[in-house]
Amino acid sequence: MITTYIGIGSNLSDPVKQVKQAIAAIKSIDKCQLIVCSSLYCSQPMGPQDQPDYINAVVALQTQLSPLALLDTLQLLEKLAGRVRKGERWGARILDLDILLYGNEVIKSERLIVPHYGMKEREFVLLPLAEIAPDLTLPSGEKVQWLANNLADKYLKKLPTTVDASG
Ligand code: ROI
Repeated sequence: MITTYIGIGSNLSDPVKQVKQAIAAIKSIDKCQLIVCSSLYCSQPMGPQDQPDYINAVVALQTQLSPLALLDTLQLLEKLAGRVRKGERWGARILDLDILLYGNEVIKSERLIVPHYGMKEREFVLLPLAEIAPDLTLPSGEKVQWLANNLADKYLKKLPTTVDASG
């Protein structure tokens, strides 16, 4: 079993509902077990500002799936949620599921780069990740908590809503 961390984001079609449904869908993936999920956070869009705010969360998952099999499954869940890839960079999306970390592995293939290339600069990834895994260290040796503490911009609003990781 490998522990993997998945970043979840949505800013269309009732994003809170999208993120909660995504967590429920992730729970039901074969050969995977949801360990813990972060709070939900509201964040201003990174990239073009003419789009709604995002809801973000991070979950920890134990998996027996290979990185690419997990990627296939997450992309299927994005599609089932109604995501259409328009080729427009950094535009609004119904659901984004990113493999942030896969054990301590460094993966650089055509389809998948792990650790996720933007995670060290993104407060909407690092703060939820630090909430559920403060002691986690990246393959580079950097501590998640340290990276989170050193973010320049911490505009992020934790929502009072709770998500149950069990069941
Ligand atoms: N901005 C925020 N705040 N949250 C996201 O999940 C997110 N995802 C993206 C881009 C468009 C880069 N901006 C984002 O893919």
